[in-house]
Formats: sequence, C-alpha cells, structure tokens
Amino acid sequence: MLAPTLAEIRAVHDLPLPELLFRAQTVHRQHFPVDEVQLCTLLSVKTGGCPEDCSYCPQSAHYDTPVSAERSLTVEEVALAARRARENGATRFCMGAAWREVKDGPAFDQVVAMVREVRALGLEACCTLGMLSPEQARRLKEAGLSAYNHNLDTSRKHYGDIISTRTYDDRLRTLQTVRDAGITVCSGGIIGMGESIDDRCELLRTLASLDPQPESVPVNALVAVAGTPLASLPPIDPLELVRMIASARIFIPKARVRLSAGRTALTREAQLLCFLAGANSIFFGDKLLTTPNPEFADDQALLAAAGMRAAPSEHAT
Ligand code: SAM
Ligand code: DTB
Ligand code: SF4
Repeated sequence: MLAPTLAEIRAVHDLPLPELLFRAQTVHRQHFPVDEVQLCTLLSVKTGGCPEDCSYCPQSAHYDTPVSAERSLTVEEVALAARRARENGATRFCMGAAWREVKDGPAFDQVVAMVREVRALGLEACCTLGMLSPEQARRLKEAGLSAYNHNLDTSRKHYGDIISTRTYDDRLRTLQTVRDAGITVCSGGIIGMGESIDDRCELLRTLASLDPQPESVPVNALVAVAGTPLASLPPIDPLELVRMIASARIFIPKARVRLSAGRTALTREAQLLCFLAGANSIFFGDKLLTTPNPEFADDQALLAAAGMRAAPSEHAT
C-alpha cells in the first residue's frame, strides 16, 4: 500500500461517524475475527525515577508525582505475576521499565531472564525499556521476546512540546533497531495532550508509513496524573478515541489496535464502540504501569456481555 498523505488520513478521520465505523469494520473483518480481543497484562518491573522529562509521565524524576522510584522486581516476582496473568486469561505479558535507555549490566541481564520465564509459561513477551542497541535487541530476541513497545506518542511537530530529553528521530531509530533484530514492533501514541487533530493524523501517517507497518498500535488516552505538566488537561471526548482507533484500523489494517490507557474513564458502551471501530486488544489487569485499569472481572463481564472472547496467542514458535 502506498503511504497515505496527511490529507487522506484527515479526510477519513473526519468522516461522519457511521461512515467511518462502516469503513473501519470492513477493513477489520478482512484481517481479523471481529469477536476476538487480545488480552495483554502489563507489569512495571522498574518503577519511577526516570531521567526523561515526558510531560505526561508520572514516572519522570523531573516532576513531583504520587509515584516514587522503587527497586526493580525480581525474576521470581515477575514469573509469579505472569503466571497469575495467564490464569486470568492473558496471552501477552508486557514488562515496562522507567529507563531512558537500556544499560548493559545486571539490571538488563535480569530483564532478559524475565523474558525467558514469561516465554517458558507459553505467554507472548513484550518489553518497553526505552532506547536500546542492536546487540541488546539481539539478546532480547534470543531470549524469545515477541514484541517491543516504543511509542512515537504524537506528531513530530508536537513532540518537542511534550518531551525535551530525546528526539523524534531517536524514537524512529530505536524502532528500526527493534525491526532489524526480528522483533515485532508495537508503537502508538497518546491523545488528549493538547495536540491538534492534524497532529493525531500526522502520528498515524508516520506509523502507517513505517515499512513494514507496526504489528501492534496502542492508542492511549492521557491519564492526567497530579504533578505532571499535563495534570490539568481536560479528559478527551470518548468519540475522539473512537475516531482515532477507526483511522488506525483503516490505515494500519493488519495491526492489533490496542485500546490502551484511559479505559477507567470510559463506559462499557464507549469501550464497545472502540471495539466496533476496530480495536482488538486491551490491557487486562487492575493496573497499567502505575495507574489503575479496570478489574479483571469487569473486563471478563464486558466481553461476555458483548459475546466476545480472548484471542489465542499469536507467537509462532
Ligand atoms: N520508558 C520507556 C519509554 O518511554 O519508552 C517505557 C515505559 S513508558 C511509561 C511507555 C509508554 O507509556 C509511553 O511511551 C507513553 O506512550 C505511555 N504513557 C506513559 N504515561 C502515560 C499517561 N499518563 N497516559 C497515557 N499514556 C502514558
Ligand atoms: C502503552 O502504549 N501504554 C502502556 C504500555 N504501552 C507500556 C503504558 C500506559 C501507562 C499509563 C500510565 C501509567 O500507568 O503509569
Ligand atoms: Fe521515562 Fe518512559 Fe515515563 Fe518517559 S514515558 S518519563 S521515558 S518512563
């Protein structure tokens, strides 16, 4: 597919909602069973004290937030959490660290061991650890890592208003490093950070023009946390999330589009509209990294009420 232009994406994004949803569903059905949702459980294996200044993030050491720096979890603690996630029905387990970049040494060795444990349980393993070198990516791949999450977050233009300690090109370079190591790419963004609709469409344009496109695209709604520079931004209208998800589905057709942070602020009906717009993955478990997420039982009830079910694991080996 030829990379779409900003104008093409904007035109689709702004369609009357019934038309946008119809188009998104048509694409969704071509690539996925529409009654399946991938269930991913998140765990913060190293929380807080991060040197980066991402304005949305409660884990940045630059801001005084309810989150403080904690010790890293042990491999045993992570294995226990992964087993619990599997028992609850998750098929993917994502481990996050509040690092700017991966540094060689015992902390990274531990993460590699965590990946092996998660894979040994038969779960897909995903990590989000900041920037990494080709050699570090190779070690993660060798340990069985299924996917690496590294979000572009917003448009190149808006990026500098949100983060000053790294560049958009740093982000793109890391995505290429992940791709070159043969690890699948998970990359998306956040809406509700004061960006324009064009910024959102521009983010989608950049993601859609990656070749190959990301296998997984998380769409987060900002969780405004006290103490961060974005703390007082108003919540987004859920229909904006629906438009963003539908546009992601249309322009990145084969990706798992993940309805990510922000679900606690959504009604069941708003979440269902997101599924109708092409979202087919959620974070599953009562905590994201540091902020709340719906309870397991509520999500299980939501899927049951909608007649939807957990998607089977996708890891090939
Ligand atoms: N430190 C690594 C990095 O930035 O790549 C990994 C962890 S970081 C917390 C992962 C992603 O979580 C960020 O890229 C951002 O998209 C998302 N995120 C962080 N704080 C958020 C918030 N308050 N609301 C919504 N999404 C958030
Ligand atoms: C993603 O796009 N969203 C997740 C995951 N990838 C790592 C993180 C959301 C974090 C929300 C704020 C928090 O809980 O700290
Ligand atoms: Fe650090 Fe990641 Fe939070 Fe940015 S988003 S401050 S890099 S943990």
